[in-house]
Amino acid sequence: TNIYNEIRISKAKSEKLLAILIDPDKVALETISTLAEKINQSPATHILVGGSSFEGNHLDEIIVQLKKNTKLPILLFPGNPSQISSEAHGILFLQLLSGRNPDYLIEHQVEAVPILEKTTLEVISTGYILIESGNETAVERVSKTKPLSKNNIEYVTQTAKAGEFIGNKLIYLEAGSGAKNAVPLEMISEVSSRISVPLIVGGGIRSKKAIDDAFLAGADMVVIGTAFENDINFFDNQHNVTLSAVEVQKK
Ligand code: 1GP
Repeated sequence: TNIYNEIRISKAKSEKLLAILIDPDKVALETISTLAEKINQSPATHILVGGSSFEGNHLDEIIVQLKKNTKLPILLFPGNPSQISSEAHGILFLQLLSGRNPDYLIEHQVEAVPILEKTTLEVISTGYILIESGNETAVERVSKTKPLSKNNIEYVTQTAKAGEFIGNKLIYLEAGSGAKNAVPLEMISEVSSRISVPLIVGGGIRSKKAIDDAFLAGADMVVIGTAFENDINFFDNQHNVTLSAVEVQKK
């Protein structure tokens, strides 16, 4: 399968994508089948697995269990090269474009190569842009970089566009997990209108309305982490809300 191609096709058809982020630090192996069942009942189209600080060694097992219980594509969302598992289907190969820490711009990517060469993971180049969110998030702390100002939409857009010119196949606007404020809608709208690659938006999105708003502003994929982590029933009664305003693709 070619996960990126499917994402592009969805974007071309304006079919919105929803990813559930699983932080390996926060899930117990025994709970995965229940979790997967909830994911299967939700409108999710993708699963992301990763976190800024995870260093544990049960990553493979988590993904194996997920694959046993759901058919959704599983993409790694790694905070560092130790978070690579050959069990996943693909990897968001992230470049932290908002920061000026060379480790997150190129060093970790170089270190990841010998690991990736032993896998068949689909590698998807992703420009990752951290936006100021009202609180210090783990990405900021771990990467030792500052987020871009939420008020400087032009600079954020230029950064996204530079990522596209460099060759990033996805752009990810990130407020950070547990962000107080999500990425501003006006920013989503400007960035999405100026780039041609698919746009992922995440961080601090914790209501169905906020998901819809991000889609309507121009996000092609929305990522939900904390909201689902805190409430496994988050997606229940989905029919009550306007995710239907945009077709949510179900694999
Ligand atoms: C974090 O964008 C994701 O990388 C999800 O954030 O946990 O706030 O949903 P939340």
